[in-house]
Amino acid sequence: MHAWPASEVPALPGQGRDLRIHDTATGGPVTLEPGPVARIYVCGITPYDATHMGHAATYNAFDLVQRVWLDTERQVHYVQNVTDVDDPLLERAQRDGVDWVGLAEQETALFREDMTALRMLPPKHYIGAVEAIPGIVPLVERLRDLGAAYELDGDVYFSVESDPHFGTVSGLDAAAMRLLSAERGGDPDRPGKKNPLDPMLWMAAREGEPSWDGGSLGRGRPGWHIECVAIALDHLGMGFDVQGGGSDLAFPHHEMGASHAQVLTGEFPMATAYVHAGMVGLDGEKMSKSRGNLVFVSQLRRDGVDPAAVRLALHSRHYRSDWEWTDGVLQDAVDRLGRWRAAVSRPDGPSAEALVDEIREALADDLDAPAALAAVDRWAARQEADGGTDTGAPGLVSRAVDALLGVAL
Ligand code: 5CA
Ligand code: ZN
Repeated sequence: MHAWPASEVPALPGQGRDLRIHDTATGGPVTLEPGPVARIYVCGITPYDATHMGHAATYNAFDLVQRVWLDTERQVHYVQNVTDVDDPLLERAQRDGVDWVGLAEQETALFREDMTALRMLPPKHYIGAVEAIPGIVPLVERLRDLGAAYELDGDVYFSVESDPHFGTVSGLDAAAMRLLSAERGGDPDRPGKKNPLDPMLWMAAREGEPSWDGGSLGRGRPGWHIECVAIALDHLGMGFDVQGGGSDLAFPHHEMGASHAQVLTGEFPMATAYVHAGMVGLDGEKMSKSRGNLVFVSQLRRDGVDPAAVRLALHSRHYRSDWEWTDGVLQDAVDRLGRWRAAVSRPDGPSAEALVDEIREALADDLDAPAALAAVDRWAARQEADGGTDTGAPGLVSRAVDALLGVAL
């Protein structure tokens, strides 16, 4: 499917920095040194409701990854999926009495608009689960031929024990895995499974649900983890730089996906870094479509909030922390945007080369956007207090904030 339009990324003088980022698998920082083309896969939405601030915060983190890489003159090969067939989507369509295909199209279209408004750089390949099915079927067949998958009443399961590296993404023990598996789409209590954690690769057609030709697997639809693996392997290959998503995807989604890929290819690891954004909450609970405690990007846009202010609000919290969306977070961002716009609208100001360096350094250090904002705040405060004589400075600040933070001043 098509993605959304890219906003221009201005080139900056001086030298960009390599990204050091926290890797869930090792529990520490890794310095990424991709070749001329950096490769990143970020899990996309399940399109049954509008983009909320939690989604936006997660995509914001991975937009920053791209911007740091682009600043080092690398190309970025960015792939994202859309889970356009899965239980939550079918359940919502059923609940609301609407066609699931139409619901997915409508919410995906809204997501594109939200991402465009927020100036998130688009993926090069934006792939739906449904369009990936022809590539998924042979992978499931191969896993079965390798003895890593088995059948249970027509459904096909992946055997987690077939991957010697299973468990190395999340580092969780079996009890914690079992709890999370039950919460996040798994079926650990289904009788007949070899291991309760084994995830489904292919679900045999169910009465009243959509299904596709699965060759030797029979009619059905794909499991969730194999969807992302098929898309990632097809468009990025093994050993890509970053697998990204929110922290709720570390287990089971990214753990299972890595195992699928590792067994399929015999290579390890699937990705150099597994990067996870913290959860955004509202009123003390994780913001989630199923809980319904949501603030939508599209609603803020309708209310006339400047998307640049929304973007600054997202930057104001470190991507790895769990945080609460409040009116105060947004108001602070609106005020900051006003101060920055006033500061760059003057014909001259304090010189800004050092500021560009500070923003680069902050972002290269595990995407420390709050530190980058503080650096710009200091420049804007000096501009307001004393001004300066550098006629290139306001333009340079505005280009740097655009290129590195995705905010148009
Ligand atoms: N389609 C799958 C991934 S393949 C999925 O998880 N879709 S989603 O719509 O539920 O979430 C999309 C992205 O937003 C995921 O990376 C998820 O981890 C992230 N996300 C969901 N809720 C929050 C939240 N409250 N805070 C931060 N990120 C969130
Ligand atoms: Zn995914």
